Formats: sequence, C-alpha cells, structure tokens
Amino acid sequence: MAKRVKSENKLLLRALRGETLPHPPIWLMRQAGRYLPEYMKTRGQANGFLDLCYTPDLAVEVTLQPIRRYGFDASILFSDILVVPHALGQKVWFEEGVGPKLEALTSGADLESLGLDGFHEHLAPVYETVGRLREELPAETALIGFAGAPWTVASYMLEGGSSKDFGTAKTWAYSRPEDFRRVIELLVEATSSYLIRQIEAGAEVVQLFDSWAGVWPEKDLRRWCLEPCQKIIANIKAVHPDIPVILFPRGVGLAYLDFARESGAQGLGLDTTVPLDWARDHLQSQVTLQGNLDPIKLVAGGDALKRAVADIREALAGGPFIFNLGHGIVPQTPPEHVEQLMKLVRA
Ligand code: 1CP
Repeated sequence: MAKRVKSENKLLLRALRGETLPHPPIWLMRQAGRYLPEYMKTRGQANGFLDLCYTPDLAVEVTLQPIRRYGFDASILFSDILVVPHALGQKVWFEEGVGPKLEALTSGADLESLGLDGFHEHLAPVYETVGRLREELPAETALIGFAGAPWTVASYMLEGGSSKDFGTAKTWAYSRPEDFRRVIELLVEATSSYLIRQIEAGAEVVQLFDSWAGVWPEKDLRRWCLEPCQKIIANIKAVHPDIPVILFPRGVGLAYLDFARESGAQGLGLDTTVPLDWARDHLQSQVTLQGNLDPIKLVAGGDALKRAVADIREALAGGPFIFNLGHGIVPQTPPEHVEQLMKLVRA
C-alpha cells in the first residue's frame, strides 16, 4: 500500500483546527459534475447515475477530475446522499433530466421493509472508492467524506423525490411524530455508521449536508435537524475524536447561532444569504466558517465575481475560514470561471 500523507498539515485540516491562514483553503460543493465536459464523458460510460456512484473506477475518476483541473485544497468523495436510503432497502432511481426518484414511504408500516441488514455490503463500493482516493490524491489534498443529514434524506424518502414545500414530509412530522421520529432515528444510526466507515476507509473530514433545513419553525428545526445532527457528530466523535466534521444547515438564518454553539461540528457551512459581518461577529469565534459565494455569481463571472470574492475574504478570512459556495455549483457554470475564482482566492 502506498504511504498515506499525514492529515495534520493539509490546509483544510489546519483551518478546521481553528487556524487563520494567509490564504483560505478552497473547495466547492458539487465540484465534480455536469459543468465539466470530462464528467459528462465518464458519466456516459456508466449505466446511469447510481452505477457511477457504485463503480469505484468511475467514481474515483470523476472525483479526481476537478482536482486535476483546478488543484482544489480538498476533494469530496463522488457519491450521493440517496445511497443511504438505497442501502437501507428503499427503491431509488435517477430519471434523466428529472432527478432523483424514490418509492415513497406511505406509513410507519413501510418502515418495516427498511433496515441495516446488508447496509455496509451495499455500500462497500463507496468505501473502496474512498480508500483508493486516499491513495491517489495529491499529497496536499484533503479527502472529505459526506452524507445527507437525517431530515434532508428523510424528505426524499417521504416525498418520493425533490419537493417544493415538503408538505408530505412535514405533515408526517406534525401529524404522526412517532412514525417520523422512527425514520429520523433509523437515519441517525445508519448515517453515523456510514460516516464512521468512510473515515476508516480514509476520509479525513466529513461533511453533513442538511440542504433543506431552512423550512422548519424553530422548535421543529431543533428537534428534526439540530438534535439528530448533534447525535451523529457525537457518535462519530466517540470513535474518532480527531476527525473534524463540517455541518451545512442551509437556510437556517439566526439559528446558525444554535448550530455553531451546540452541534459539536468544527466547521459550519454558510448559505448564500448569511450576512458576512454577522457571521464573523457571532459565529467565527466558535467554529471555522465555510462559504458562501452565490453559485450564480460563478456563472456570471467578471466583476460581479471579483467583488463578491473580495467582500467574502475581507469579512471572513481574518479568522478560521474555508472558501466555498453557499450551495452547489450549477450545471451552466463556465469551467473557466472556476479558474478565475481560483486565481482570485489564491491572489
Ligand atoms: O445527472 C447527473 O449527472 C447527476 C447530477 C448529480 C451529481 C453530480 C446528482 C444527482 N448528485 C451528484 C453528486 C453529489 N451529490 C455529490 C458529490 C459531488 C461533488 O460535490 O463534487 C454530493 C456531495 C451530492 C449531495 C447531494 N445530493 C445533496 C446535498 C447537497 C446539495 O446540493 O444540496 C442533495 C440534496 C442531493 C440530491 C440530489 N442528487 C442529484 C440531484 C440533482 C439532487 C438534488 C435534487 C433536488 O434539488 O432535490
């Protein structure tokens, strides 16, 4: 086995330990994907999107593509948050041009068909991908593993796919909280052990995506997002106390304060709407901040991009900080604008 490079000195890890660096480390959510022609080419070799996620040769290749092109400071495992319900036994597929689809759970009874039997066997190709990435990545590049947070994953399991208002999933929570709690608890257990396995395969950092956290009233946000994420982080820390966790509770507004104080995460991903000075004054003394360029400014490029990068750096780079977007790269992003961004952040 090739010698693994020590994590401590990688810029991402230093930032997550609370160091303020002369240039912030940079990586981008969805840095691999449809905006890259080389991704489209590799994707064409797979038998659909899930096959791409479960074929280590192809998943390693698409993970490395943005690293080769841009030299990001971190690489994120290429997979999807929906492999977890798939591995729990739910039917999941991706419709071309539409997105993810699942055979929605309709009642608590449907939960009986899901469980952890065979879970890690199903996900073995993902762990293999992680191990191979750790061997193949450049010495200075940190490897991030990830999973969806319980609420965000549950929303797909109950809605049967993407949703505008999350009406079905939230109605479960309000009308049948005990059934909803069982879904969340199953996901807390599955996600904790999934992330622990990714760490054991070679992930040096893990990120939890709570992309749809911003739809709840405050008490429900605490119960269905903050507390489950807290539990997952505590479960990881019980086994791997030195592995940093980044939490991305998108859209939670002032509740970012509670996530900073109480989640146990070392890094907090800011969405595009979080005011920079407020984040610096109220969050950055407690956690390393990550974010929060509007992905559409990366589509626009030019002066809009230049000004936005300068504003973000001026506000946040005086403390522990990781440059990123406020949500994932969109497919219409011109690859050369990412090049421009790299130059601006490293200037
Ligand atoms: O057609 C294609 O090629 C598939 C497009 C695609 C890609 C590239 C999907 C379908 N997933 C991914 C990869 C992916 N998804 C990664 C790894 C790549 C990287 O970051 O470089 C990660 C971290 C995710 C995470 C993910 N999947 C999230 C959380 C992050 C976020 O963007 O909010 C969510 C919500 C998903 C679900 C999902 N999978 C795919 C799509 C198009 C979606 C979103 C659908 C929706 O808006 O509801």
